[in-house]
Amino acid sequence: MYTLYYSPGVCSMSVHVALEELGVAFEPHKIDLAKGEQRSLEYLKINPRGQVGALMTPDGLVTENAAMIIYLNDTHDGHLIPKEGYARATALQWLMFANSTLHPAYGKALFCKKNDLGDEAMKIACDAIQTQWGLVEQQLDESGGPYLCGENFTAGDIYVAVVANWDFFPQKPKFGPKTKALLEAVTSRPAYQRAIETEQIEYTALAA
Ligand SMILES: N[C@@H](CCC(=O)N[C@@H](CS)C(=O)NCC(=O)O)C(=O)O
Repeated sequence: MYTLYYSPGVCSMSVHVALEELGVAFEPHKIDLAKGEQRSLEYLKINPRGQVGALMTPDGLVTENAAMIIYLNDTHDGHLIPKEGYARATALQWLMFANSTLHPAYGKALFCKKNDLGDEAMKIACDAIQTQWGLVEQQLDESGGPYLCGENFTAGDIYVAVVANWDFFPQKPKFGPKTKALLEAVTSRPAYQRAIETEQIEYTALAA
């Protein structure tokens, strides 16, 4: 049995959706970031970095969302990352893009907000986020869509859809038509809908 330490709607939701996609039983354990539960002594024993997600597995603890998703997919012979070759490399590339490029772009905007760095710094951070969404649209053009890796739905699509719903900044990102279609395709999947229900969030990225 797995336990997923998560907070509603944040990056750990990508692991949550992956668990649902793979049909793996798990216990969701909510960590309230607003209350600072990620910095409690109890949680720091699980993830000393004081962040979600974290996954307790029968083999031991795994942290870092991308690592959890790869571990789950490999362990359960999943459909979210191909087993080998170039198809695996490109699926991992887009998962890593979401986790290590797109997500940190939002982290910079959050840093500006938390530290009250002013409108100019925030605009630079939001422009950088928009640049990443431009790259997503470009990739969907090049892959032929509907997913980042063309016809194959992979883990990166899930992570990108989770990040797309982060709208806590004044300058909302504009999604291109292919990106909107990707978000629609990913979030309408039953696994994504179950995660939305469990985490009790609203998916508003496509509302505008
Ligand atoms: N690289 C880390 C990033 C984790 C991360 O940034 N988690 C955020 C939520 S999206 C968090 O827990 N923030 C709470 C905090 O830093 O206090 C991973 O993939 O697990």
